[in-house]
Formats: sequence, structure tokens, C-alpha cells
Amino acid sequence: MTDSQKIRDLDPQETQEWLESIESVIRVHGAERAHYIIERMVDETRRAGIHLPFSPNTAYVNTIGAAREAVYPGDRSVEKRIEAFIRWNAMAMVLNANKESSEYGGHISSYASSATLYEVGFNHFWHGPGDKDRGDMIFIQGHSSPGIYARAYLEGRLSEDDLRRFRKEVGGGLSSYPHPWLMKDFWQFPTVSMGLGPMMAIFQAYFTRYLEDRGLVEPSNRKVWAFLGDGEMDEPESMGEIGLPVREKLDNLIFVINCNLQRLDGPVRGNSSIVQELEAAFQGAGWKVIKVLWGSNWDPLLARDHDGLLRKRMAECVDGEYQNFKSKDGAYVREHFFGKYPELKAMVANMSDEEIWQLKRGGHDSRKVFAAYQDAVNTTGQPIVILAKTVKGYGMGAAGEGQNIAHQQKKLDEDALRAFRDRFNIPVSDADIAKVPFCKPAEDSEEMQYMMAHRSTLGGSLPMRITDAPALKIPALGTFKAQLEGTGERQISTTMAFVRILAALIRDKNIGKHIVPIVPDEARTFGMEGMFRQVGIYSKVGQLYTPQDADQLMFYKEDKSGQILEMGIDEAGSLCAWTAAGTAYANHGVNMVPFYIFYSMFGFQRVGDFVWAAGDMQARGFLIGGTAGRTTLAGEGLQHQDGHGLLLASTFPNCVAYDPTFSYELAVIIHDGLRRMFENQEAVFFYVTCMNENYTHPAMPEGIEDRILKGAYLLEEGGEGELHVQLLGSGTILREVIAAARLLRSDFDVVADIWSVTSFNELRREAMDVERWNRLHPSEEPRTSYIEECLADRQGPFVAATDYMAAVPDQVRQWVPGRYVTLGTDGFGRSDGRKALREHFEVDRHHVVVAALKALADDGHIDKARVQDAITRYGIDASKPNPRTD
Ligand SMILES: Cc1ncc(C[n+]2csc(CCOP(=O)(O)OP(=O)(O)O)c2C)c(N)n1
Ligand SMILES: [Mg+2]
Repeated sequence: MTDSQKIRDLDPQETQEWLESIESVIRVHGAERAHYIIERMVDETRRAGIHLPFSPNTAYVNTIGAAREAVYPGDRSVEKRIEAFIRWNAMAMVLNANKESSEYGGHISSYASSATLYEVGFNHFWHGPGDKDRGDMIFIQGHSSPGIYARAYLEGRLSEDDLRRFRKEVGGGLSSYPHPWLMKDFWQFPTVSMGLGPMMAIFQAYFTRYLEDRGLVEPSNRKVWAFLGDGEMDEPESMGEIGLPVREKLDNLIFVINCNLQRLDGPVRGNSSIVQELEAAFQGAGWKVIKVLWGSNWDPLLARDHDGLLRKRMAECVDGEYQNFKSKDGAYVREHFFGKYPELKAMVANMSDEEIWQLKRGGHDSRKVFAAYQDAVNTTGQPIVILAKTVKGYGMGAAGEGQNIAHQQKKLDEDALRAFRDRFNIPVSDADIAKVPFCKPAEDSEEMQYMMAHRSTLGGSLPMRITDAPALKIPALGTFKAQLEGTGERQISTTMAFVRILAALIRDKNIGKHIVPIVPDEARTFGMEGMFRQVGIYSKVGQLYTPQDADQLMFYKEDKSGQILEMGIDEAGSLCAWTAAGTAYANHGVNMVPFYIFYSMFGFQRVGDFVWAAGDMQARGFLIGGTAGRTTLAGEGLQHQDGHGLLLASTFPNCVAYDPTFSYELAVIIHDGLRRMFENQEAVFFYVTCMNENYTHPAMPEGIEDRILKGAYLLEEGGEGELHVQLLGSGTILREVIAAARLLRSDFDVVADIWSVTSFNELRREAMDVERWNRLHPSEEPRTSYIEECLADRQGPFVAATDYMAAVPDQVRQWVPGRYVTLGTDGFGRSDGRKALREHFEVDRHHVVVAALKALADDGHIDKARVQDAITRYGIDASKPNPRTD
């Protein structure tokens, strides 16, 4: 109910006079004038000190009234026939898969509710990649994929055989949902994890503007369309970013929310109205909201609604009731919708129950949908959301329409199938119906000709993923000379080294402009503020103010052609911007090189599902886990200190992760990432840790690049001696390991070889691949993994220490040829100095020495008393709390 309906009308006659006045203004001077007068009146009232509550809602009717509707340019009856075939085939795919085995699943009711929303787009709006640019970017509701496949089948892109392989993806069937990883030439955007689609779509639109404003692609009329579920809008990610497209005036972004009023379990908002709720939120944020609620056959009734009673009934009826109506029949709607008021019952007295039943929701009426889309594509200066009211399971009859079980319905009995066939007039005989055959109009039929002609006019089929972007010319490793040569006495952090590498890349004449530095309000944390001035922060409008620090060399410079994406405190948004940049090769035909640097703790852990989607999309680029490590980031404490980012990284199949110690390792790794991702165009992305601990960096030893990349190399040979250990270290803890080697030699006469392990993750992957090959080729000469090759002739025991959970070095346990002891930082972090933290987590030099001696004792090389000696000598408190549980 709107606020005005809640206030009692004290003088109906006076109200009537005011209403007649405004009606006459509309008639004589038009809507704009009427709007002006109303705004003036509201303004005057507020100036008089009267509180007028703000209402972002409009009446519960179509935003575009019948009189303002665009003329429909197509042949609706032919389109209806095409849509009917697609509906049938989409349903048949799911039924056929489940006839074979209920293992396959699949959804019928989501596409059934949204078919018209897609078909109007396909027939009249969406530009394909054959046009002058790469066409529109469509985010499809994941569960509606059968409808998209069914259209591709009609268009001849997929065969009947393909449709029969829906969800049988092993060996190359049609993927359950939009997954570019599994259908590389087809899907562009993975959407099925609810809530990711809306945000990713926003950042696609945003990044398109970035590319245009920086002159990397031609300005175009390309739109990003995101089809979303009304239930999906409950995800915090769905609405969390709706301010940005308004600020950025993204009129290339159109949300279409399929308001079928249901989600998986039942109604989205049984007791209120999801449409009105979404309208208020989007309107309040500054979007243009277009409601498409009622089909054309409601128009005559609305035209007769002089006293507003029908509109009142429409607004007061809650979604639970609307859903229930559609699960019943015309007589029920007459009784329970119109019947609430005698005047309304009288209004439909001359309509049959069947006619009442035929009163459609707006999202099923192509004319209404067309009018909304037309208005949307012509809107400038703001993003648009279309709220389309539909029926979940539309056309499924008693088997699903408006039923709470609709979402999960994967089977239709023969009666339901016959009813579906009759409703959509599909040419399948009674004899064949149980087989649920796929069917297609003849190639020369009016339907096929019409459909193909429309697609051809619009630039061909979509969705389509195209990967023909030219490779980038990567500079030689020597570009990072300063990092390779070491720092001498000067102490720097790997973060500083990274920033210098980034600066060198930005200066490179070939790839400089392709670099996209991304920060979530953290540039100063990582010492990147110099770049503000150097390359500027991207802003659509430039800089409309004098920055506070304008007189300084490194002032805060916002610029239309700025290169840095400063996303504010928004890790999810930054990740989406990174994904958009990292997939520009496919969506824009240009390779962009995003570097997103963040507090490593707020990376995979916080936005892991977005990273998963980026992996699916084969985004290329660098994720830089800044201030990484649980004891290296000293002062920030439990919520900041990351001891598991690398383990999480290992769960992403195409994420290549490194934990370097020295600046030359970092340079070699970044250079190789550039080469693999942007020269060879491999489907991987890099995660690299960077630390803020300052120390000196040696020059790169000769000829070890390859070993750095494989994950480990011998940093220092211990030399001759009776007692030997192998020490493995990574990240900054490698430096504790080096110090431990000195102590072992000086205090215990033990010789240690020191290994710098740049990536336990990569070592494990390679070893697993080799092991798999050997398992499957038992009669051939077995291969040796790289880690085995490194350690084979080395005299153990072996001790590894990192700034991450022990599970990180544990990854290679099965290939270590001897006793293997791992030290890590298991347990919640806490704030303190690095020394205290390393002592607490038992990864400092003393604990490495103790671990090495204990391993030697367990192997029978020394007496246990020597281990006790070390514990005493270094003042280790053996009764201290266990850091894992403390
Ligand atoms: C993050 C996430 N949580 C849960 C699901 C499981 N799920 C799939 S569809 C669905 C209901 C979708 O409802 P709605 O968004 O209204 O779409 P509709 O099918 O009604 O169009 C749910 C809960 C999911 N895919 N992703
Ligand atoms: Mg829904």
C-alpha cells in the first residue's frame, strides 16, 4: 500500500479537484510539466516545514503505460511459435537426461518463467559478435541454461546429440550451467553461484568504460545485460554494489530481474512484494526502474479503473497470494482477487473464467517486454533495472506452474507433457510423446527463416566466447635488472621490489598501457602512492576538486585517462574489476594485465567464490597477496595475519602460486607470469605473496630461473661434515632457516644444505602429475618428479619451515626421501613483534635447529640429550602453550 492510501481522505471533493487539475495538465502540457508542478508543490510543502516522508515506490502497475508503449516491430505470432519450440526443447533436455538417470538433475521452471524475456532480446536487441564490435554481453541466469541451449539448437549451433549430452560433461557434453571453462567457445560469464552475476556484470560495464576512456577500445554502444533471479537478489553481493553504476553513470548496464516471486523452497516474499522492495532499493540508489508487471490484456481493465480500486487491489495483494492464484484457475482468481471488492467482481463479470486465467503477467507479454527493453537501451546517464513479473514454471500446468515444488521439478508425466504440448502447439504425436523428442521447424519454415534473419541482422549468434586477441610483447627479464642484481647493504621488502617491477612495466613501451594496477584503498599500505601522480587514478569525470595535497610531488590525482583502479574498501569489487580486466582478451579482444594487490588475508578467504568464477572464466592476471604471512605482518593481529592463503590458492586448479623471499625470485616469477599469460595466452592466473619486512637481497645466482619457477632450488651447499640435514624454507622464514643453518654449524657441528622453496604448491602439482603418469604407465620407464630429482641424493633428515600452516610444506611429504619435519604457523594470529611471533609459532631459527636435531636423533645419528641441550641453550620454554590452540 502506498503512503497516500494509508492516509484518510478528509475531503474527497477537494481531492477530486486537485486530481482533475493535474489530469488536465497532463492532457494539455504533458508529463514533464506535470512532474514539474508536483515537484514544486512537494518543495513548497517541505519549505513550510512539513515532513513529507520520501517514498521511492510507484504504483503496482507497468512503468510504461499502454499509451507510451513502443510499437512492436516484429511478427509476434511467428516469434511465439519459435519460443514454443525452444520451451519444448529446453524442457525435453532436462526430462531426457533424467529419464536416463536421476543423477543428472536440471531445471525446467526457471527458463519456463523467463523464455519471453530472452526471446525478445534475441529477436530484437542483442548484438552478436559479427557486428562492428564484439556485441552485447549477456549474463544468463544459470538455471536457465537449457533455454539458451535450445535456441542454439534451433539456430544450428548445437545438434540433437549435443542436447542429449546435457550435463554429461565428462568427455565434452553441454555444461549444467554457464561455465566458460567447460564450453570455451560458448559461455562467457559463469553465473550460477547466486549473487556473483550482478556484481560481475556491474564491473564488466565499468571496465568497458575504462577501456574506452583510456583509448584501448573504440567507444561503442555495447551493453551488459544481466538476467537475475528475484530470490538471487537476497545475496548481499547482488545489491552490495548498486551505488557504483549510478556514480559512474553506467547506461551500458541493464539488469533484468525475473520476478517469478519464487525461489527454491517457496515464495521470495510471501508476505509482501519483492517488486516493490526492489523498486525502492534501486530507485533510491539512482537507477532507472522499469516495472513490467501486467500483460496487454490487463490494459482494458486498467483503462476502466477510474477510482483506482483495481490498482489498490493490485498493490495490496501480497506475493504469496499472487503465486497461489497462478497455481489455481480462473474461477479462483475471480473469487479471491477480484472478489475482494464487489466493484472489481462486477468489472470482470462479463469475462469467462478462461479469459480471467489468460490475464497475463507482464514478463510473458513480448509487447510489454519490448517496450521496457526499448526504453532501457535508449536511456542515458544511468543504469537501468527491469523488474519483470512472471510465473515460475509457466506452461508446466499442474506439474509446476506457481507450485512451491516448481524449482526442483525434473519430471513430467504423460498427461502433463500432453498439456504442455497442446498449450504451445508442438507437433509431437501422442504415440511419440513419452519419448519427449526434440523438435525443430523445417529449415525453410517461416519460423526458421525469421529467426535466422533476425540474428543475422543483429550480427550473428550469441553467447559466443572469442579468444583471438593479439598476444602482448613481453619485455626481456633484463628489464628488472635492479631486482636481479640485489640490493647490497640496502634493506627493502619484496613489496617494494614489486612496486618497482610494476613501475618498470608501466614504463614499457609495448605493454605499459595494458597494465591495470588495482587497489582496495590500500595503495599507501604498499608504498604505491607515487603512482597516483605518475599514472593517475581512473575517474570518469576527471578531478572536480583541488586535491588537498596538490602542492606535493605525489598528489592524489584523479584523471579521465587514469590507469589505476582505486576501488575503495571493496575487495569483492576489486576482484570483479580484476576479473573484467583479466578477461578483456575474450570480451574486448585486447589483452590487459591486471595486478590486484591486497592484504592477503582479505583475498581467497574473503572473496574465494569470485576467484573461482574468475578461474572458470580463465581470467589472466596477477593477484598479489600483500603483507602476507602470519608472523611477517607483525602488528595487525588475528584478523590480518594470513597463514593459509597459499593453501587456499592450491584449491584453484589454474592458480599458480608462489611465496618468494628475494627480489630476483619475484622478478623471475612475474616475468614468467607475463610470458605464460600474455605471450603464450595460457589459461592460468598467478598468486604471488609479497611481504613488508625489510632485509637485504642478494644478486641472482647464475642459471637458476627455471628452478625458481619449478618451485625450489639449492640456495646454499653446506659443505663437508659428518652430520647432515636439508633445510627447506620459503617466504621470509627462509631467512630464519638460513640463520638456523649457521647455528647448526657453529653450535652443533651439523652441516645444512639450504633450499629456497618458492612454491610448495607447484612442487606438489608437478609431482602428482608425474605420479599419475607412472601409475597409468606401469610398464614404461618411470619418470622422476622435480622434487624427487632435487632431493634424491641429499643426505637427510629434511626440515621445512614457512610462515604458513604446516600443511603447506606437508604438501610434498610423499616425495621427500627420508624423515621430514614441517614447521608452520598453525593457530590464530596475534599482534606482536616478528621475533616474538616467530618464537610463539615455533618457526624461528631456534625452533628450526631443535627440529633438525630431533630429526637427527630420531634417525639415530645423535643422542637425544643434544636436542635437550639446544632447548636449554636457546631458552625455549617446553611448557609454553601450544600455538595451534592458544
Ligand atoms: C550461492 C548459491 N546458493 C544457493 C544456490 C542454490 N540455488 C540454485 S537456484 C536457487 C533458487 C533461485 O531462485 P531465483 O533466484 O528466484 O531464480 P528463479 O529460478 O526463481 O528464476 C537456489 C537457492 C546457488 N546456486 N548459489
Ligand atoms: Mg525466482
